[in-house]
Amino acid sequence: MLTLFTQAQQRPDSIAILDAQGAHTYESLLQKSSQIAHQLLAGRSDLEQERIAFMVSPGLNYVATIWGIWKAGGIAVPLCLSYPLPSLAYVIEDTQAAALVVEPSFCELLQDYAQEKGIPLHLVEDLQVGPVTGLLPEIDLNRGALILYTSGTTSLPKGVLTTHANLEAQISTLIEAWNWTFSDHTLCLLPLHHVHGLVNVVSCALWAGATLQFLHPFQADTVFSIFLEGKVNVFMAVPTIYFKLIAEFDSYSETRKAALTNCMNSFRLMVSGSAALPLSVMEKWKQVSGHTLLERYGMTEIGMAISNPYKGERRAGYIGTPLPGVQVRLVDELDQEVAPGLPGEIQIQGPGVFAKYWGKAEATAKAFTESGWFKTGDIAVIEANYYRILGRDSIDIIKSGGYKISALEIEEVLRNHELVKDCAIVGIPNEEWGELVAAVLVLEGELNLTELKDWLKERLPTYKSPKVYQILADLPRNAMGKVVKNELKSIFSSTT
Ligand code: MCA
Ligand code: AMP
Repeated sequence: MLTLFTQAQQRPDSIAILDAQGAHTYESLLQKSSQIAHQLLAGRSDLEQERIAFMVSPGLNYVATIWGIWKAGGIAVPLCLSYPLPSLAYVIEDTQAAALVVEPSFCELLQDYAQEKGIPLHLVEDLQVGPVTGLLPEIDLNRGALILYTSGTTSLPKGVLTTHANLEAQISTLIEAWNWTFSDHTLCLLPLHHVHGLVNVVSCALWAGATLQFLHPFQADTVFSIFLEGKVNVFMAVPTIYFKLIAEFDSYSETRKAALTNCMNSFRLMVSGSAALPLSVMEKWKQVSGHTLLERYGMTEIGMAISNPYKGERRAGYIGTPLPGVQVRLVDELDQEVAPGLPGEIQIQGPGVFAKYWGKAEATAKAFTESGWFKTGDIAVIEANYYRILGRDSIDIIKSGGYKISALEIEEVLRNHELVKDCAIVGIPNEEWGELVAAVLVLEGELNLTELKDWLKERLPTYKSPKVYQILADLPRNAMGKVVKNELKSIFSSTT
C-alpha cells in the first residue's frame, strides 16, 4: 500500500481536512477514497494506469478523488479550475483520459464535450457510494501516478509524468527538511494542479498526519481571519500572495495588526517559492509576521530541489542548499561543471525527478543530458555555499503570480485573431506579480481592447491573458528576422 495511505491509517480519528463543508477525519478520507476507487473500477481489478482527469475544487472531495484514482491503479490528471474549454480539452486529449470526474459546478462546462468525445463523466458525489469491501490493486511504486501540465519553450504545455516513487521522494525530503509532524495545521490556498499546492502543502500535510485546512478561492482578509482562530502553524505561498497579504495587513487598524503579528509569531514555519521572492516583500513580511520566510526552489519536473534551512541562516535573495537526496550541479553551455563562483545552468538528479513528458519522447530526451541530469533552464551561482538564481536561459518563459507561462503559447493564440498581423509576448518585471505578461501587437486595423479581452477569455485562463502595452507598426527584428524580445522587454520595463 502507498505510504500516504498507511500513514493515514495510523491516525483514523484525527482531523485530516477542514473545508467549507466541515471537518473530516483520516478514516472518512480513507473510506471515501476507497469508495471512489471501487466505483471507478466498476468491477475491474486494476485501472492499469488509465488516465483519469478531474475537475474538483480544493477540499475533501479533491483529495478523496486523487487518492481514489491512485487506489484504483489510475494516473491522476488534476485540471486547472480556471481553464476555458479549449485548454481543458487539450489536457484531456493529450492524456487520452479514460474518464472525467467533476463536481456539479463544472458539469455544464464539460458535459457536452465529454458526450461528443465519448468520455464517461462522473459526478464526484455519485462515486462516493457503495461498500468498500473487495480487493484494490497492489500499486508498484514505479507505476505512473500523476500528470501535471507545465509550460516551457514549446508553445503548448507538456504533461509531466511522475511515478509513485517520485512523489514519495518529493514528499519525504520535505517532511525531513522542514520538520513536518502530525501536530501541524496548515492552510492551503494554492491551486491544486501544480506541485506547490499538491505536493508541498496537501501531500506533505497528509503524509505527516497533520490537519489540512482549505480556503478557496484565495481571499486575503479570510486568510487573516483564519490565522486569528489560532490553529494554523505552517503556511506556504507564492511571493504574489505574500504581496497581497501585506497590502491587506496595511489596511487594518493598529489593534488588528498587533493581534495578527502576535498570532503569526507563534507559527512554526512560513515558506515562499515558485518565483523569486523580492527583498522588499521578505523584509515587509518579517515586520508583519516576525518570520524570515524560508525560500526554496523547485520545478514541476523535480519537486523541490534547493532550500534555505529550517534551522540556520535563511539568506535573502538565495534559495539555499540542495535538499536531502537531491543532487545538484551547475554547468556551462558545453555541459561542463562551472568553476566555483561562476554562473551555470542548474541540473538535477535524484529519486524525485519525473519519469517523462507524456507522449513526448523527443522533448523528454532533450530535457536530460547524456549522463542523466535533468536540465532546468534556470541559471544560478553559488556564493558562500548558497545558491542564488540569476534568471532563466529562455526569454519565452514567464513567471507571473507563481505560474509558469509560455510566451509562445499566448502568441500562437493571438495570431489567430483576425486583426493581429504579428505579436510578441514579453514578461515585464513587477513587484506584485513577479512579471506581468505584456503583449506587443502589430494590427491589420482598429482593435477594441475590451473585445480583445473577452476574445482571450474564451481561449486562455486569466493568468495567461496579457495586458496589451503597445501596438506597433512593426516589431524590432534581428538580421535573421527574429523578434528581438530583449529589446522590447527593456523598453517596456523602463516605461511601465
Ligand atoms: C490575475 N490577474 C493578474 C494575473 N492573474 N494580473 C496580472 N498578472 C497576473 N498573473 C488579475 C486578473 O486579471 C483580475 O483583474 C485580478 O487579478 C484577480 O484575478 P484572479 O484570477 O481572481 O486572481 P487571484 O485569485 O487574486 O490570483 C492571484 C493568485 C494566483 C492567488 C496569486 O495567481 C495563484 O494562486 N497563484 C499561485 C500559482 C501557483 O501555485 N504556482 C505554483 C506553480 P481584474 O480584477 O482587473 O479583472 S510552480 C510550482 O509548483 C513549482 C514546482 C514551485 O517551485 O513551486
Ligand atoms: P513550474 O514549471 O511551474 O514548476 O515552475 C518552476 C520554475 O519556477 C523554476 O524553473 C524557476 O524558474 C521558478 N522558481 C521556483 N522557485 C523559485 C525561486 N525560489 N526563485 C526563483 N525562481 C523560482
